[in-house]
Amino acid sequence: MTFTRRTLLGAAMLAAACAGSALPAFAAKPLTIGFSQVGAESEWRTANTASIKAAAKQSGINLKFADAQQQQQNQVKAIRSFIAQRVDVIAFSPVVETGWETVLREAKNAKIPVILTDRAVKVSDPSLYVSFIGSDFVEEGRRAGRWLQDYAKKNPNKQLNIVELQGTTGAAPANDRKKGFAEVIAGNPKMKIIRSQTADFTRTKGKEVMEAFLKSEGKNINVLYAHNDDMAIGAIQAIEEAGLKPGKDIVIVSIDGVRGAFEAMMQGKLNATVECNPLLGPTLMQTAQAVAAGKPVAQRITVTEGVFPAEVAAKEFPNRKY
Ligand code: GYE
Repeated sequence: MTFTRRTLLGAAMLAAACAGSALPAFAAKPLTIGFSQVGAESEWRTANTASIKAAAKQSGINLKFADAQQQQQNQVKAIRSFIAQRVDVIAFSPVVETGWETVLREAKNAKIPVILTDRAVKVSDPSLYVSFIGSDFVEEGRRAGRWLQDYAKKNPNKQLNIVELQGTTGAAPANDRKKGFAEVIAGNPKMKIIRSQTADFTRTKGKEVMEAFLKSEGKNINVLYAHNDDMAIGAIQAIEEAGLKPGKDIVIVSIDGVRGAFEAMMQGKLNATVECNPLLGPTLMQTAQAVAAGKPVAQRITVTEGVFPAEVAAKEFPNRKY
């Protein structure tokens, strides 16, 4: 697939300049990107949306933004509407991994390039999108697992009964974070996942599901692994309401590294967070501009991230950008 909009524009501008006339009016037409966002389910998502909107503004890109409220069918509708409007580039953060072949083929047939941000898709034909910009979620799950391995080494006599709050069912970060964590703790007889359930990446559900875990397992639980900080923060409330101490009676590790997690760590209620960077806006705009200009772009663009244990929370807090 080649995308020659800018090339064509360049030729037109050159022709106009050679003829000594003023630039044609359409030369100033900004690039239009249609972006379908997952929703507004977490602090991470809010920061991601803000980054995309700010970067579009800064790059003079016309952004058509649609919020899918965590529903794949809304994303499919939004993508179809972007195709009908003939935007220059379609970008989206797919709520789940599967079920995209048809709509992506429609975009390809319409010669509109698609960039994935944040979450990946599973498709049999990799030419259905030009690039995927986002984190390595399996590695994030492994990092959470490694943090727990270190904790286990410091507490060698403790049997660790883990409950897991999964992200949205079928979402790449839920599948991958589960996989990476399981891979690291496998074979350690001191670590066992006793309950695992989705809480849709939200605080409300994180609290609800943790309440149910506490009801059925009671004091048996001594570790919580949450696929994002928001679910951990919701669960912290449930743990406190059950008269237990989060961060002590139940050791907690989660993923994202949002400000709310740092605040919880500074209060001693969360033990560690694995960073996942939501500030993908500038890279998305650069990639979209390159694609529209017909330049080659990498099929996979990743992000560098760290791990923050509670011990460094107060020192790191002022540096956090989301
Ligand atoms: O971790 C979570 C959000 O896709 C990486 O989605 C993202 C995840 C993030 O709701 O907080």
